[in-house]
Amino acid sequence: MSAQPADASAPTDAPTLVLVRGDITDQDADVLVNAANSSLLGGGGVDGAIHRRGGKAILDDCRRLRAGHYGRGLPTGQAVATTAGDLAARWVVHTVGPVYSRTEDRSALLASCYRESLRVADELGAGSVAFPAISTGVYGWPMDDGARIAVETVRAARPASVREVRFVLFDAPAYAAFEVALG
Ligand code: AR6
Repeated sequence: MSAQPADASAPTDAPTLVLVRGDITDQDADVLVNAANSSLLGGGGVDGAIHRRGGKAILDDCRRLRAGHYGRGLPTGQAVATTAGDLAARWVVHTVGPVYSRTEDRSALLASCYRESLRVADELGAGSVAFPAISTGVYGWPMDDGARIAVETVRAARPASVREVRFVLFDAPAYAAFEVALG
């Protein structure tokens, strides 16, 4: 008789975390996560780069989402998948980070972006997911804190299919902040 796992329903390990310095649109992960805005219709930063390089098919899918379930836009902290168009990925998962506030603690919403993106990726059966540092650009989140929330949230997740999570950091300070957060 062949060996069986002691408990097939036991929770899996957290995915392996990897840091990469570079442009997320160069990644060949199954899922690239887009730091979008609630319109889903594009913008600057990661969003601009993903739409530019992924081509019109992504925007067409986003328009279909807006015409359907997301008529009012994608709420902050949620995530939704589209095609990856011409990118070397299978899907783009769009999520909307919170705008940083000095007076209000919005960190639960930022954690939700990572958790929900992983959930959607897992539902798709993705094995690898590449994240940018959500909210740390136009939305003003301090990089050290954004990195801490990203790492803590992904470490707490137990997706079934996602075995590798890459954080793709655009510059040296972002990479250094994630190194500190990884410990
Ligand atoms: N690859 C990896 N990281 C990048 C790239 C790239 N190609 N480009 C920028 N970054 P941001 P947000 C880094 O502004 O703060 C858009 O207009 C960047 O240095 O892309 O969530 C949307 O439409 C920063 O550390 O996203 C929204 O309106 C991080 O990615 C709004 O910006 C996130 O920066 C979302 O703002």
